[in-house]
Amino acid sequence: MVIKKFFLPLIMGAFSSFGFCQSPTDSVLYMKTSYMIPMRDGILLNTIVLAPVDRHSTYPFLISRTPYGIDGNYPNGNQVVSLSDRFLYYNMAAEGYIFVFQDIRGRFKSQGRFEIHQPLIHENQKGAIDESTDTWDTIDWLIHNVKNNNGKAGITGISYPGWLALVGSVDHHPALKASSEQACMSDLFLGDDFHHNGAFRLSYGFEYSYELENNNTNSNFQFPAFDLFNWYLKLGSLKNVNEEYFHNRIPTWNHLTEHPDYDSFWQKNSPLTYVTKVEIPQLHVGGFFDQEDLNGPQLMYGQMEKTDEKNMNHIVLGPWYHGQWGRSKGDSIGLISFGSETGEEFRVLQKKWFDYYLKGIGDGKFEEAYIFQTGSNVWKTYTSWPPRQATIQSLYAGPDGAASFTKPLKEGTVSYISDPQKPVPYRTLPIEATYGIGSRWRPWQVEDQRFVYTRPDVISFTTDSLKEDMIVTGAVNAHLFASTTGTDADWIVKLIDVYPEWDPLNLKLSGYQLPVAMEVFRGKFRKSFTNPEALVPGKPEEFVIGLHQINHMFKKGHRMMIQVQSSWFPVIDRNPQTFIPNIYAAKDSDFIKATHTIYFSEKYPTRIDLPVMQ
Ligand code: PG9
Repeated sequence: MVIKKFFLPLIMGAFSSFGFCQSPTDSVLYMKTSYMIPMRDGILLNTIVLAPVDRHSTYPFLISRTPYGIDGNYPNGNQVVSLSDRFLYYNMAAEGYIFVFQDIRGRFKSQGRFEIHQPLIHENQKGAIDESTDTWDTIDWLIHNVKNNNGKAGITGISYPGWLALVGSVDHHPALKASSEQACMSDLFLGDDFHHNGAFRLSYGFEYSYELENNNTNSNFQFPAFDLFNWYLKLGSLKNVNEEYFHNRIPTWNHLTEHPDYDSFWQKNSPLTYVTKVEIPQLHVGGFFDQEDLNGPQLMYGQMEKTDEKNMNHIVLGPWYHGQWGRSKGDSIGLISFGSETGEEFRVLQKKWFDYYLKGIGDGKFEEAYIFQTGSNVWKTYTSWPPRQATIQSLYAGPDGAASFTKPLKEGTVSYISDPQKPVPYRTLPIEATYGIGSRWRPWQVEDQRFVYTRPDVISFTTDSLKEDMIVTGAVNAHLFASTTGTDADWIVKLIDVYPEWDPLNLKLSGYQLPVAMEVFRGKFRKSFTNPEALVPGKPEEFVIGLHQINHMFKKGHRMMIQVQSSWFPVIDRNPQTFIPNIYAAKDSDFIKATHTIYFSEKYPTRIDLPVMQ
């Protein structure tokens, strides 16, 4: 068994000091007990309960449920363990919580059948079981069977466990008083994990579906190479995956191939469909550089905010890759520094959140939104998110690689050849297995884009040096006017902060091209994600591409860049550039070179709309 997901090391790291603490006086002693907790259908779920050894008080439960395995490498059996500062909730442990970790049904030692991201079905189907009912049953059992509990429970988790925290708080047990979904996924076709705007996330989808569904533990696909760029290229058409490797054994892969459009399968599967209101206090947490679930917290917060009459819905967005806030310092990603230990700062807030709702500590005053501002490197708070006072300013692409805040008057175009045999890498090679040895998957969203800047199939438009700081806060949207000689095309648009050419204090940052917002869009979905339509060769069309929410200060002396390319391989599969109703069935011969053209003019104003704060 190989364990790769980021939070497994986090949780297991937390346990790794159990029983080995040299100075018990500095450590926090907890009793570890394993249970098989019965669900309403008789299925038993493997659960670890860590309860304070000190029984003079009562404590609330903090629950985390996961498909990734809870037992890990800590001592077997029920025994007293000492929690070190590597424990995920260490800052909460000293004052006493009852921490609960559970394998969800069908995973690891839990019984039952695992169904990945099963939508909430119990509300419409009498007697049906889902992750919400399993959470309810778990809480009910804990309240009645674990001593010294104070009758209150909270739930949290990052990523899949974040989604479990979200759905666990729907139609919830009365003892569940607060939740914090962190990097939950929102919609797996439109914007997280498996697709972005209909473009398939090949390396992630391939490796993740195998990891979860090869068996009931975590499995690493055994690649024959360290650098997978060529491996994925040689894979060719996606139909080869089942023919050569999966042999129809991996349900998620089969779903992907059977549902190439945003049909009722994906619509029903999306929490945007089945989580519509906030029932208990919910703290959404997300990272601006989250390489897996960037959209989830932003969209779920926005959706639940619409009906939040009791002010229970709050959001934190920090300068983080996927889950970085869980245990890391959060002071930097790669070369990009954030000036303070933002992860630590978040964990203080997380403690305050659960302390108030589960223990009654504090005044219960929480800001609507805690949003880190990159560039200036400060935390900001907002009474609404995104802030309403931002005004839209358009950054236009123009002739000769220029970008500016005035519309280009003259007609202009720039063309490039997009060749599926020579796709643009999404990050510097080698492309290690996503969660394999030496993987640089986590920090790729802050990588210096100079590694592609000079490619002929990557087009950049850059402003002059800014005369003043410019703060962009809120949702960024690109409007790309483009055409192709083919009948389908992918468009990747980036908003880049170009650092000054010479930084004597930090030479490596001189001229750095930091992507602060970027996204891919599969052209055939421009009118509808459900009913794709071929592009008309040579016809300029508008592609509106959401680049998510940011909070970034472009500093005086920096430049702003719009960058466009048409492949992001292998995180995004290659577009054949021929319209194919089901891209998973494309033949190798369908992949053709095409000439793409970007337009900039009064009539076709390619631009990025920026919410600018005064
Ligand atoms: N990003 C992972 C995931 C979450 C939800 C759906 C699919 C994948 C995860 O890290 O758990």
